[in-house]
Formats: sequence, C-alpha cells, structure tokens
Amino acid sequence: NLSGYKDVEKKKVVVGGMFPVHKRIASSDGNTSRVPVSSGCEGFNFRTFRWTQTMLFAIDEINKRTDLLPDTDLGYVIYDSCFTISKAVEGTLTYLTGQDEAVPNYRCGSGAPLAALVGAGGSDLSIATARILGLYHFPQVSYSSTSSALESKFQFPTFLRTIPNDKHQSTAMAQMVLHFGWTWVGTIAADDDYGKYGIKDFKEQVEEAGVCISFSEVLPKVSSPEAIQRIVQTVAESTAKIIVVFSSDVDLSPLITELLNHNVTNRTWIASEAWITSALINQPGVSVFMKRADIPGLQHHLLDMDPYADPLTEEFWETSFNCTLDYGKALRLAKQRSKEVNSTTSRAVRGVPDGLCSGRESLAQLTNTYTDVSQLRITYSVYKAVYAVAHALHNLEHCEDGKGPFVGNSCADIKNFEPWQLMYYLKNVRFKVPNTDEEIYFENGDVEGFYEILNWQVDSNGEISYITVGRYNGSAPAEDRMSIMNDSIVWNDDGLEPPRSVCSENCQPGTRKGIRQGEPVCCFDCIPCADGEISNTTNARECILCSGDDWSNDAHDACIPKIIEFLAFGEPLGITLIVISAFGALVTIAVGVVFIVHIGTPLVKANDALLSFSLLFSLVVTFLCSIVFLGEPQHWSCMTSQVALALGFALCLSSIMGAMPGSSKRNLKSKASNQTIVLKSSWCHRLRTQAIACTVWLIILPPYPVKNTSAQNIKIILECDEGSVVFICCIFAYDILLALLAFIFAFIARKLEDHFSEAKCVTFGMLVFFIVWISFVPAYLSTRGKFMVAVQIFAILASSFGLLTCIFLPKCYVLLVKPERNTEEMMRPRAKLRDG
Ligand code: TCR
Repeated sequence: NLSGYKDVEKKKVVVGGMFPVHKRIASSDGNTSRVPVSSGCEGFNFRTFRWTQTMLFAIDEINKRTDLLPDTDLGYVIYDSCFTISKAVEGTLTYLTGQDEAVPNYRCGSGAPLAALVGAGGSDLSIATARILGLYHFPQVSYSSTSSALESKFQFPTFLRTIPNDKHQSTAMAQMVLHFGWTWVGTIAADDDYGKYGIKDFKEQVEEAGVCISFSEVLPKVSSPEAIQRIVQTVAESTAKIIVVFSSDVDLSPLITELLNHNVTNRTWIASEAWITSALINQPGVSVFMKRADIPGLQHHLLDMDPYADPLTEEFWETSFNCTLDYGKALRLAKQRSKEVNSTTSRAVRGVPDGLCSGRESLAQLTNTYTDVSQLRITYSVYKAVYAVAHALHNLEHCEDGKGPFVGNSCADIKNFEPWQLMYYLKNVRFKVPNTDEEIYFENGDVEGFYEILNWQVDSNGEISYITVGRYNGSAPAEDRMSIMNDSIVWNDDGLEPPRSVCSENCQPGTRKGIRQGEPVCCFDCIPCADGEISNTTNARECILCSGDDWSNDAHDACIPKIIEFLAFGEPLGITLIVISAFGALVTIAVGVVFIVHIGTPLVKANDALLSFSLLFSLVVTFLCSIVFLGEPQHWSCMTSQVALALGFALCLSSIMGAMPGSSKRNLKSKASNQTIVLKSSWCHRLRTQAIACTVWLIILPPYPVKNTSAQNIKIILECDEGSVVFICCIFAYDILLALLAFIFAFIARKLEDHFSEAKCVTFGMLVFFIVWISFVPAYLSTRGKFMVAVQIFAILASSFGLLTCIFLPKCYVLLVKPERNTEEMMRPRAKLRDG
C-alpha cells in the first residue's frame, strides 16, 4: 500500500511521525499482579488524524516528484502519542530502537536509515521527546509545538519547527489588548508548557504596559469537574470582559460547555490559535491567529482512502460511519443485540450483520473536521515539516564529493548517514513551499512569526465563519507589526464598538487617581483636586499646585490667572467716591468764596481769616487726596495718598487749634500783631514737624505698590505696602495727638462765651471726627481687598464733611441768610455781657 516502494532499486529513508490521534490514554485497571502492558488509547480525534494523512500525502507527493529526492524514496513510521507524554516517550524509544513488536503502531520500510521525527504534537510532548532525541543528536521537526520554552538550543539542540514561536503570538495578543484599551483582563492557561509559557509571555508584556490581570486560571489536564466549576465561578464573578486563553481545544472544551450551562456568555475571548478554529468549541468572540493556507490535492487524498490500510484508518472509518469493519465482531455485536431485543431469529445473523461497514461508504458525504480543508493551519505546518525533511535529505544526497560540509570536506552517504549530519542540512535548509510563494528557512530553529487575526462571526444561517480582520508580522519593525481593521470586527454583542474592560473608568482632568489598598493598580478611585490644584490629563497621579498668580478654575483642570482687584475709577463705587469728594471740594471752595466776598464783615474778621482759609485749604486737600487712593496703586500714588492725607489732617487740625478762642484767649491781652505771629509760628511749627516726619518716611522706607496673593485665594489684591508700620503709626499718631489737643482746647473753651459759640461747633466737629475714625477701625479691619480702600475713603470724606459742616455751616448761615446778625455787636456782646 505504499506507493513509494514500487521501484526496488531506489534508496530508502524512513521519516518518523508522531501525532496525538487519540485524545487520551485509557485508564488502567490498577491491577499490579499482572505483567504491565502499555495502555491503549481512546477518543479518536478527526482533526489530528487529518494531520497524519497530510504527512502521508506529502510523502506521496515527494516520492512522485522527479526534482526532489529523485533517487530516494521516503518511507514513514507513525506513532500515536495519545496526547500523553508517556506515550510520546514510548513512541520515541520505539522509533530509535526499532523494537516495535509490542506497539500497536505501524511501520513501513524497516531496515532503511531513520531520517527525522516529525512531531510530536503539543509542546509538552515535544519537550519530552526532544530531550531523548537530543541525546542522540537526532533531528526533530515539529509542526505544532509553539511554546517559547523550546527555543532554547542549549536544552533542545536538535529541535526545529515549522510553526512560529509563541513569543510572537503572545506579543500580538498583548498588542491587541493595548490596541483596544483594555486594562482589565482575565487569563486562562492550559496546564502544560503551551499554556503556561504563552500566558507568562503575554502577562509580562501587558503588565509592563499597565494592564492588570483580573484572574489567572489554569485548566486541569485530567478531567476535574470541581476545578472547572471553580474556574466558571471566577469567570462569572469577575468584571473583566476580556479573557485571554492559551490552551488546546481538547483542554478547553469542558470549561466552555460549563460556562454555557451557567449562561456566562457576554465575554470576549482572545483565543490562541490552538483552539480558534476548532470544531469542539464554536463560541462566538474575537480571536487570533495563524496563517491559513491551501494544499492543492489534499482533499482528494483525504477522501481517497483505503479503510483497511492500517489500524488507524480502520478506527477512523468505524468511528465516522459508526459501524465495524471486522466481520466477526459485527456478527458478535449483532448477536448480542438480538439477544437483548429477545428475538430468536434475526435476519442479520444469517446474512450480512447489521453495523458491518461495506468499506465503500462515501467520505465525501461526511461533513466533519477530517474532510474540512477550509482552515488548514496546523495541517499546512505538517506539510511544511515533511518538505523540510525532504529538502534536507535532498541536499544531503546531492552533496558534491570533496565539497562537503563535514571534516575533510566529506559528504554524508544517504544510505548510511548519522543523524547529526542530517541535522546540519536541516538547519541550513531553504526552500519554497510548493504552490505558494512562502519560503521556509530556520533561524535558530524557528520560522518567521506571521499571523492572521480572525474574528468569529455568526452569519445569517447561524453558522460560524472566521473572518480575517488583521495581520501580525513578527519580523516587521515594531510600529507596523500589527494591522487591525477595526470596522470589520463584529463583537459578541453584535456591536461594532469594542467592549470596554477596565476595572475603574479613567479619571477625568480635575481629579486624580487614588489607590485602593490591596487592589491592583488598575482599580482606583478618582479624587477631585483641592482648590488651587489642578490636573489637566486623564488618569493623573497627582494634582498640580497652581503658581502664585494663578488659581484653579471651577473644573480644576486648568490654572487661570487670579482676579486682580483694586478700586478702579470706572466702577460705580469709584465714581460715587469721586463725585462725593469732588462735591466736598467744591463746597469747600464755595465756602471760601463766600468768605472772600464777605471779607470785610465782622464775622470773617472775628475769625482769623488766614486760619479759616488754611482750614478750608486743608479740607480741600483731604477731599481731593481721597481720589488718589482710587485706581491701580502706583509708586507715586502710594507715596502721595498717605502723605497728603497726613499733612492735610495736620494742617486742618493745627488750623482748628489756631482758630480756637481758647488759644487766642491766651494772647488776647497781648498785642494784636503779636497774636498772629505766635499763632502762625505754632501752626507752622506743627505742620513742619509733620512734613519732616513724612519726608523722612518717604526717603527711608517709602510705601510701594504690592500684589497681595495671600489674603484671598482666588484674587490678587493690588494695594500699597506702607513700607514701615512704625512710621505710618507715628505720623497718624501725631495727627491723633493734634486732634486730641484740638478737642481738649475746644472743650475747655466751650464754656467761654465767644461770638456765636465757635468752640461748641469745634467740639462737636471734633466729636464727629473721633466717632468717624473710631468706627473706622473695626470696619477697616473686617473688610478685604478693595473695600478696605473704600472704607478708608469714606472715613476721610465723612470726617472732612463733619468738620466742614460743623465749623463753617453756622458761619455761612449767618453770612448768607442772616446778614443782619453780622455786626460788631453780635460779635462781641456776649463776651461783654458775661464780663459785665
Ligand atoms: N501549539 C500547541 C498545540 C497546538 C494545537 C493546535 C493542538 C497548537 N495548535 C491546534 C491542537 C490544535 C499550537 C502546543 O502545545 O505547543
């Protein structure tokens, strides 16, 4: 039945193959009193059987070719690893030793040299076999062992593979997770080297990028309902919507079944290629990888099968058509069945028994994984592995004498070569896969990592199709390794938007991340920034303090300049104050005019005209200096305002004291000319004292404008810094002293009868002055910012008005309304009256 052996003269080489055709070994009965036998296998796997047939197909194809190994025929020996390490090791030893009698696998072409082993399926099996084969420097080409553990040439010197290293796949998965912004994912790994290393690589990359792992589960290798139950619970309870799985379909299917039973469906699966296109799991979701290919002629080979060829094809036939090929067995079964039904005669027993396969059943009508050649991925890898071995053998055979790679430029002999010699050729093989433009070569035992990103989509008939939605090229430069067409992905809620999978939503600008004790970093609270602090990025770790002139806005996402505050000319309060002070000044001037007009009258003469005018002048000064307090503080305005005020008051108060009857009384007896001199000298003296004090102050520690940022958070107050508190206290204390003196003089003179109670008016005026300034203190201290200035101006205006009205209103009244009283008698009689 082996097409390759018709020509007897041809040289022969045997290629080994190892496939997990069965899903597990049959459990032994545990009887230790008998000779132990190798346990049988159960659970026929159509998919892996297709791989086996692909190897045969490839060998057939190579044997028919005239350009590849024209003078040599390939034979094969195939072992079933039953998905178990022990079976794989057993097969390897059998292969190496040729002691195959007791083993229920089959072998053709014994006697010929062994070439290489194609296999052995899963990574854990390959690791086991590679350790043994490595001892003998025997080459092994794997078609499906992807674990990154196998990349170590130190541990596995003769291991090669035609399937990319999982490093690439893990990276691709990690990039996909980052691409969609998922920061909260769960992982499930098979309990073998494939799952553990795959998830480990994935985790490393993803955690570096700040993604957190919600849960990390390991699938049991041997069926364990409790363990599955526990995993189902974890998956159901977790808030992670994305689950990354590194496992073969066989290991994962119990979990998927159980999850469906528990109605846990709204999860998005990121599948490693081992289970993505498996018929065992048809669960919609998103998923990854592995390039698909077509192998022309394979389907024909698969369908054109002789059921009696070997034990595996027999089992395949019987399993697919649910019948038996063995006449005796069919007879026995039929008898048994008829006994159960309890009928004495059966048509089946006499003729062809029920359940006997005819051997002509139609494979084409069978629709199972075996015949489905639409998703050839591992199958294609098997095909490439066989070709790699063939090409290596071809190169070995066609080595030119004297130009060989071995010691003394010798060549190896195809009829009798050492495994390490073939290993040399395998490592350096470089060939094109037939019917594709893919070139295969090994770089440190691995091939290039090129993947397709697939998406499970359920079409209108409810059938699942795999749509290519992107690519990943592991050997491209980092930026353009992955391309995903986001729009063509259908997510499992039938939406076009990728699901969100985060533990905590992003913290918006204006808040910062607050860690939760004992939880992963992806789970956090968003804490609003305090006043004056901002955060302008999402997920800020800290709030930033705004600089001195800035303050946070309402949303706390930007620093904005603080409001600058000063009492401006233009604002209503400013205008009002200007109007009032201008009015005050005008009234004062008007009074002055009235006095000038009536300069010769007794009333004006009775009061020293000079002092009256200096008093009026000082009031004009105080009224007008309040305007200097307004507006943005400048150097000159800071200096002028206080000084003008102090001098104005000093002039005003000393004028009042000068005009006082008491003070003049002392000099009344002296000569008239003397009187004014004394008065003037003391008046000038007081003013000079104040003027000197002010000058010293202005020279030594002048007031200057400042920005006050500390008084109020959200405002900058522009104000005058007095320069020296001591100086300003002294200067105003001097004013207070003058005021007190004036008040005392007036109070004493109050009883003195003078021309129309001048002293009483002054006393009253001074009282108003004191009341205003005493009430000013608490008002001033309890206000902030520009209102302080306003309060000060009010006090100035009020005290000036007080003095103006109290001292000059009665006089003006007489001058303007009652001129008849403005006589010499009226000015003097009262004093005389008392004397008399
Ligand atoms: N590598 C896995 C086994 C495996 C597999 C598959 C098994 C892969 N792809 C497809 C069945 C079907 C990838 C390993 O163990 O290395």
